Amino acid sequence: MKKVLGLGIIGIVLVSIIVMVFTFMNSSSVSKLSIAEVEGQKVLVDEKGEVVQLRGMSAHGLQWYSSILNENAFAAFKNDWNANVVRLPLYIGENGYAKNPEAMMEKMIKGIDLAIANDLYVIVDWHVHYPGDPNHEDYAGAMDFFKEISSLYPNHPNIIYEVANEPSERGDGVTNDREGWLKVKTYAEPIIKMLRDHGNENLVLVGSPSWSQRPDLAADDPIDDSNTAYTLHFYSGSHSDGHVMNNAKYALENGVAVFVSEFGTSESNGHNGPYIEESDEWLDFLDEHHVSWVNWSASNKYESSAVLMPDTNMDPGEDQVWSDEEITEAGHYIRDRLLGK
Ligand code: IDC
Repeated sequence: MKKVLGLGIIGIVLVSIIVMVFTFMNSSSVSKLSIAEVEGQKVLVDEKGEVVQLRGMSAHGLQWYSSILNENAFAAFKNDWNANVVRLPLYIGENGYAKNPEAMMEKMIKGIDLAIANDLYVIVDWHVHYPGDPNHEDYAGAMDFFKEISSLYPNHPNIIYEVANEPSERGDGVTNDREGWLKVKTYAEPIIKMLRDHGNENLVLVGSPSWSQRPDLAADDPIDDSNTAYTLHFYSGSHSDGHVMNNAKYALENGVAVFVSEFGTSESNGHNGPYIEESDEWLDFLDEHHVSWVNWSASNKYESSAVLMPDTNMDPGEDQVWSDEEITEAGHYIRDRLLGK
């Protein structure tokens, strides 16, 4: 009798351990994100209130480089590169969404589903690029686009909405001053209101004048929404003289959350470098301030900002690992930073 009882207890203990291990293995690392003040600075926190820093890769324009949208690539970024976020740039111009809305929407949905399946946060990026005013008629589809995605994925914790990649002066765009910011703000507010009115509490990212280098302007006149952060974009070979970082510091010191949804280790044209020392300086600063960062780009384009060598298969195969030879200098650098090396 005693023996039977003993075995029974061992059995229960074993089953409990198996259940615990199983639960742990299946526990999602994605949690609803919000913005909170920690030690005098606005940061991202998870449902438990713990500080979260997202770090990962941005795809290149989905109209050109959508072959990155495959299971093995997303698993590689998640497991072999230690990323927790991916970004999906939906160019509107340059043969993007405005020209092929249905095909581009399909790619976006495919990317979102892959990110969710791989337990990655996913940034849905309305890639305002040329012209630089998000209010320009070319971008008239923004409201409907965000309505559609948010009704397909209502209040989904993995999704982050980036409503305007890079406002700029290009093509009769927005000026690099308060007035320019006001135009961006006026564009973003109704989209954010629509999302909130439909119960979507997702983190929203808003760009700023001068290619999203002016979160300081946003900090002086922020949008009235508690889960909106302002993007900061930089390219290490072009923006390392201190002035862009000072704009980030100003924003952080003046009560808004900053999110680096795009940066390159190259110059701002995507070429030359990688500028490793300058990138280290930037990433050390961002890590220290718990600012999330996303690298441009997860592609095999012949440009030094890309993390894969030209012509490398964007599907790494069933081992879900790109070999050392398939990864560029920029790619090795980013992967090492993601792995904390
Ligand atoms: C660049 C790509 C390049 C492509 C070009 C198209 O790297 O291959 O031909 O766009 O216009 C940004 C933009 C991003 C740019 C990137 C590098 O958000 O779209 O990609 N960059 O120039 N802002 C600053 C730099």
